[in-house]
Amino acid sequence: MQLIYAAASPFARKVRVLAAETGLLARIELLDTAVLPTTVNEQVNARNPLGKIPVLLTGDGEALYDSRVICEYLDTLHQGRKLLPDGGARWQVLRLAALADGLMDAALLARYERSVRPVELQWPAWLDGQQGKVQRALTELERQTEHLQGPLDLAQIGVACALGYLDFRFADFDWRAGHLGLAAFQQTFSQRASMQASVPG
Ligand code: 99T
Repeated sequence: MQLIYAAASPFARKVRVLAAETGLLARIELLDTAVLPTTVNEQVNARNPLGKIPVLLTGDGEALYDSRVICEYLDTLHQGRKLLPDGGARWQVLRLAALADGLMDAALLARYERSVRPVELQWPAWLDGQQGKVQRALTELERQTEHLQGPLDLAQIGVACALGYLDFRFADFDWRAGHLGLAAFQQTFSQRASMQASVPG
């Protein structure tokens, strides 16, 4: 398998962490690329019409996207305990994972607004809107930290990658203030070898 990714992408990091945690990483060749909504990347567009990464090229020639689908796919390929559990916990895990993905989406849009959009076209109210989503997601994740304590699952990976993205792209934003449970979670989770091996840069 091949994973089209960028080291900066928290969505791709989620896939890489899940692959490492489930013993699948050795079966995946990492193909580094660069994407922006304002530039054409033919290599990515040919596999994902949305022009977004990550994209997983499976052994049988399929291109899978987005990160949620790739994670679910990879979770079927290993024999260990599933990171997307069946049964009652499934919806809890999926909802938390969706919240983490949404936090990443909003943070990424804020990043594009601040760093990619020409200054004369920037729209403060729109940036405020994205930052509001990030803040509300953090508040809710803080309320849910008890659900991040159990055996490893997809939600924990997503939350850790979302928080890591805030540290990477928004170093001036002290998200830990007022979110002490989340800060403690991240302090512990980020020590995992899978996280250390995928620090964005
Ligand atoms: O929006 C674009 O055209 C290019 N952006 C991306 O491909 C980003 C890279 S993170 N990926 C996504 O937005 C994927 C979202 C999708 N729902 C998924 O895979 O879950 C780049 C981060 C950075 O450079 O700061």
